[in-house]
Amino acid sequence: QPRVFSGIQPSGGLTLGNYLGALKRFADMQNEGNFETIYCMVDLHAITVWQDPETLKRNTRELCAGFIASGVDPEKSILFNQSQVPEHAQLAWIFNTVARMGWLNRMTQFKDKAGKNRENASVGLFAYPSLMAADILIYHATHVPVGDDQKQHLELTRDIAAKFNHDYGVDFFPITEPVIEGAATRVMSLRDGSKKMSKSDPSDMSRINMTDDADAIAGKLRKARTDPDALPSEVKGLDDRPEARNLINIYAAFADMTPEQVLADVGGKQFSEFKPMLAELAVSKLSPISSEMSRLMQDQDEIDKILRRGAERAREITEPILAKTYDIVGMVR
Ligand code: AQP
Repeated sequence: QPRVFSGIQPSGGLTLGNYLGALKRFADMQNEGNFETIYCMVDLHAITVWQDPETLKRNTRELCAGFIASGVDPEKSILFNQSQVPEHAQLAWIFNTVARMGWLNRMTQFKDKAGKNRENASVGLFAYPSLMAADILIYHATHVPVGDDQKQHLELTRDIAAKFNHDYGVDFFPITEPVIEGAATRVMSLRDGSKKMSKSDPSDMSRINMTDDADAIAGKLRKARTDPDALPSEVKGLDDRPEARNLINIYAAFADMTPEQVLADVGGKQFSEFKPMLAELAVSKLSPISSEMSRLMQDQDEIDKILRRGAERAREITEPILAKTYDIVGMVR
């Protein structure tokens, strides 16, 4: 059966970008029933930039609650945090010897996150894509649903798998397919239509947090940057209107419609009329999730139990794949 793997960093609160670009699709793929689904809170990735230890624990548990509240069922999917499955880090070390410096040097996420002061970035931040490749390939995952921002890392995962197979003369790691589809593969900042919505943006007005209440959601959408024109009735009318496109895409993703279908309904309307419609839709979809998250967060022991159980199930897959990898590489056991 084809196998899906994907992960989210517990590096802060969840945003609408994480929900529409990742969590909602994770639940959809689980429910379609065509895949075995494995979802991970990638805490080892999170510490590639500084995380306060107590905050990291809290964020990991809150993220777990976010997965479940978004519809990921820990019985149907394997749900766990990365550090409880040591084979991720062990395979990442092997992949650090397969990946080339030049490949990693080209990764735009490293350039963005390291900023100007590259000398001061952690080695882990640079090697992030090797660990991501290990996350995926330690399950021989065939499909990875991610937002458009992760496309380059997925390509690197394919390159690592291909080079490993080639160097050792085996056909062991699959060449994974990215699954980047739907209207909201890149949710943009509400303040700047050219930047992705991000949990680390200094402006809270730029994003909708999964824990925002109805007033906050409506207020942020009302103040979202837009241009003065009415909405077009066709998608090509969104060219060069990134803010308008973003709001239409968000609406489409929530309503399970295409942007074409949305514009057929709302074309000709002013933003002053469209924004309250969007706010109402967003609140109706997000508020059940945020109240379920706070309910789940009240029982920390239960969350920890779910993560431990998920990790045990994950290791049933990862242990034999790591053992086989060590055999291929020539490690005496
Ligand atoms: N704006 C977005 N639109 C669509 N998808 C998004 N994802 C993140 N932002 C958007 C998807 O969410 C998943 C988890 O991402 P991550 O935890 O690795 O974090 P990130 O991509 O680094 O997200 P942030 O919010 O931008 O975090 P910071 O600010 O810490 O860098 C991925 O599938 C990603 O595609």
